[in-house]
Amino acid sequence: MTTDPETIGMVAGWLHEARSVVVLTGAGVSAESGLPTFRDPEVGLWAEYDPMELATIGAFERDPELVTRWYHWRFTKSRDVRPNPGHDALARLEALLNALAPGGAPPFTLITQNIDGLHQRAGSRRVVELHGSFHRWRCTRTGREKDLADLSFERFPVVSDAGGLMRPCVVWFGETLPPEALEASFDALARCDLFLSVGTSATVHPAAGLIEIARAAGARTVEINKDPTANTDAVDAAIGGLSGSVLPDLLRRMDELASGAPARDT
Ligand code: BV8
Repeated sequence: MTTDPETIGMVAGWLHEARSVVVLTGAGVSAESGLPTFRDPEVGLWAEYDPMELATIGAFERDPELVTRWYHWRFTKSRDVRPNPGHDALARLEALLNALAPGGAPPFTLITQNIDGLHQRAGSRRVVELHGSFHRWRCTRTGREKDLADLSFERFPVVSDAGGLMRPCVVWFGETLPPEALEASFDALARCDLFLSVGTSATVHPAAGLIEIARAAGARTVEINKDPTANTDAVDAAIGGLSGSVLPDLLRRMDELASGAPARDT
């Protein structure tokens, strides 16, 4: 892993030349906004719980109040924080690539494992929420969905109009991913020439396997992560650092290339 300017410059050049970029993000991208990742030790009330245990249908069935409180706590934390420069850089990258390649298949797809909605708040448009979102909840009895904003959390768990319970529209361990999210991901990966994995430990499947699909499609692969992962030795460029600093750096280098380099043929 490195943060040497040469590697940053090389990756910025790959971004500048890329025709179709896919970025996969994980909890690390939201960490600098103040949201805990899955594997950072929790503080306070949630320190005694393992997120991997709580993010399961079994935990919800055993203790719906506890799991509902956990998601409501995570939502209130996300509501009280702001997207960080890493989120902003990804939104700007999308706008830049769209401007360079108007029309045709979208040149940028952001696949996120995060359920906090911070990418959308930063202005990202083409966001595939692989693991759903806690901004949408559904009735366990009817499946009818509601925006979190339309729910009352005066009592936990939240009883639905049909007398069932409301659960977040997120993918719990042991549950299958939304088919439309998988399809959008596979479609983007099949035609991408550059894949960036940012702020993820690459431990949760099938998200962790998406890099293989990109590689099989002939894409160059890049990892931007605070710590090494199982992918670090296999990617074409591994940048060890904080996404809130590295991503803006890459955009600055792209701007230099764009101002100095001849216009790209679209
Ligand atoms: C499924 C939503 C069919 C809820 C989540 C194949 C092999 C092994 C296991 C499996 C497999 N296929 C399926 C499984 C089982 C399981 C799985 O993957 N288990 C693993 C953990 C052993 N997968 C599933 O169950 C999936 N369903 O496949 O259905 C099936 C079912 C059963 C059996 C077979 C097939 C569903 C998985 C989705 C679970 N839901 N989230 C919620 O959020 O509450 S996963 C959840 O954990 C997150 O969404 C995220 O995906 C994951 C945590 O990963 P990260 O985002 O990477 O976060 P983490 O904390 O781990 O890492 C953060 C990284 O950031 C660190 O590396 C750190 O260094 C870095 N970092 C920190 N700060 C910064 C930074 N980097 C840069 N800058 C910074 N500032």
